[in-house]
Amino acid sequence: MIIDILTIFPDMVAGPLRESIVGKAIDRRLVEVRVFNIREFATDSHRTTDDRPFGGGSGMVMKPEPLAAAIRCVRARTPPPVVVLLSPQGRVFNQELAWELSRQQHLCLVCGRYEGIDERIRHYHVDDEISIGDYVLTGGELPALVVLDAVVRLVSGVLGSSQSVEEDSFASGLLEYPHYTRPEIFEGHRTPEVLLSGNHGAIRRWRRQQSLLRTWQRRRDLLEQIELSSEDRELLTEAIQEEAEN
Ligand code: 9D3
Repeated sequence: MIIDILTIFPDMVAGPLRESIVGKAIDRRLVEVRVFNIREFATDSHRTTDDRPFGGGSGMVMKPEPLAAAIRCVRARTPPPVVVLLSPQGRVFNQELAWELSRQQHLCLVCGRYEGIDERIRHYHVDDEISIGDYVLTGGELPALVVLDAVVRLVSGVLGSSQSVEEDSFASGLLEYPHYTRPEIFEGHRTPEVLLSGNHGAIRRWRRQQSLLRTWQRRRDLLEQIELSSEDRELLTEAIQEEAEN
């Protein structure tokens, strides 16, 4: 998979790409990430990337010419990319959208800055528009990294056999159960006895129950979106009862 990032702040995205799972996926050639500085596609002597809005008002707008030139440049590569603009007006990113993007062979993530980009770029050069949620950031660079991170880990071969996308909490539609590791007693607090029991059936049951309880406590909206088996419903009822007793 190829992922191109178009930005006026290439240093803002370069660092995180070298680290951890994404960095390793790049080293292993499972994904190729290219970062382009939009400013280098500006042709005037000052390499201008913004201009004042027609009609007046505060703030600046990203000029169309450098953006169009940068997008044309990456569109020339085969296979041609799906061009995605990161913008507060896009469809809200989620795991389903991450899966959808992970099936593409070539993505181009365009990071907006200033008040926004010239509407003709959105209209004639962009295929899709994505937001990462309802809060105000200063530009599309961090959202591009968020999207890239979520997509890359879904690319075949990126996760080791000890990690798996099937176990993702959002895959089951539930939140994760609590995790414990050594020491058995930390600051006087014991690890739940069942996890030390070696009874794998009991452990699986406890974890499922904890996932159900947590989702019920913290994200009832997620619980309403899935169909629970009768065993799940019994586990949850029991957990809620025990919770009420304590
Ligand atoms: C203060 C300016 N806002 C007017 C109400 C509009 C605005 C323009 C540009 C708000 C934010 C931005 C910069 N943000 C992004 O480019 C962005 C973003 C975000 O802010 N939140 C969530 N997802 C995204 S994706 C791109």
